[in-house]
This record gives sequence, C-alpha cells and structure tokens, in this order.
Amino acid sequence: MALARSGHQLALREVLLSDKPAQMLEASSKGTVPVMIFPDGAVLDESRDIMRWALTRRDPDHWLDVDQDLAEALIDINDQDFKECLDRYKYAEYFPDQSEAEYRAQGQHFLSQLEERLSGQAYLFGERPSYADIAIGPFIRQFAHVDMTWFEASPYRKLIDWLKCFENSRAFTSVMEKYSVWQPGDSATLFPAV
Ligand SMILES: N[C@@H](CCC(=O)N[C@@H](CS)C(=O)NCC(=O)O)C(=O)O
Repeated sequence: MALARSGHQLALREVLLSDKPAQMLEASSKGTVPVMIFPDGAVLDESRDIMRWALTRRDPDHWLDVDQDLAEALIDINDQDFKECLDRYKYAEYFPDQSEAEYRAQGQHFLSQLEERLSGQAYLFGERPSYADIAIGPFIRQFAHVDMTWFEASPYRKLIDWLKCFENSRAFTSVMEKYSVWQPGDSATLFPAV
C-alpha cells in the first residue's frame, strides 16, 4: 500500500512460501516476504523499512505525520506479541498446547488496546489514517477472518468499523489483485500496473 500510494513502481515477483526461489534467498537469507531489491543490489527485507523508504520519498496522504515513536511502539507490539498470538489462533491445530479460544483470548489484549485508541478518534493516531493503521490493518483483518461471526459479535465495536473502513479503502482494494507465481525468465510484472 505504501509503495502504491507513494507512486513507486516496481517489478513484482510473486513467490510461493512453500517453494522459495533461490534468487529470493540469495537476496535475503531470512526467507520472509516482502524482499525489495534495488538496482544497485541493496536490499530491504522488513515491510516496515519498505514502507518508510517509500513514504519518506513521497507521502501524499501524510501517513508519516504522526508521533513516530508512539507509532513504532504500537507496530512493535503488533509485529511481535500480537503476530505470535495470531499465528497460533490461525493455525491452532499445529499448536496443540492450548485451544483456539485461548490463543484468541491472548490476542484480545491487543484488540482492546486498539479499541481504546479508537474510542475518541477514527484512526489509531487521530482523525486521518497513518502508516500505523496501514501496518496493523492487515493483521487485524487476518485475526477477524479466522472467525468473522465471533469478531462481528465481539465488543470491539470501533475496531470493527475501523477494519471495514480499511478493507473498503481504495488504498487497500487497489493492491489486492492476485498475481501468478514468478518463474525465472518471466517478463516483468509491473506493480502497481498503472
Ligand atoms: N517482520 C517481517 C515479517 C515478514 C513475515 O514473517 N512474512 C511472512 C509472510 S506474511 C513470511 O514470509 N513467512 C515465511 C514463511 O512462511 O516461510 C516483515 O514485516 O517484513
């Protein structure tokens, strides 16, 4: 979303995580996506670094205009503790130590924290979206979609509205196109397409 909104266009290589291409692992041995490779060979392999790289160059919606220390602290909780609960909740059958409901309960600490932030404002850091909303939105979306009936009946009324707004935003829908998996020798797939 940050790359698309900042007007950067790149050659996109869709990968299967179950079959990571050697070129990806050569660029970044940690084996996670996204990986951004620059023409000079420099690499960014953390999505937050890619967002910041793009938005510090062009930020038409002022997504970086927030207290960056607070935004970074909230994204840290998302990327670490909440992501861990999310993975266990999503794939509870592979983590039999606890039940799906227990993993969900652990994730709810973060949902409550976000709900509290949203009690007096439309977005996490004010009345306009910031890069924290963009960084955290996809994870709340995944959490909600594990059991949408549960999420929609949950007490997180502001978060439910915030997520709907995120999912319906042009910035989000415009980058949700599906791409076929890249093979060496394929011609470049431009992202965004226009
Ligand atoms: N903190 C990293 C996390 C990246 C990450 O874990 N990505 C997942 C996919 S969303 C992945 O590549 N997992 C590797 C795997 O499943 O093999 C970032 O934001 O770039």
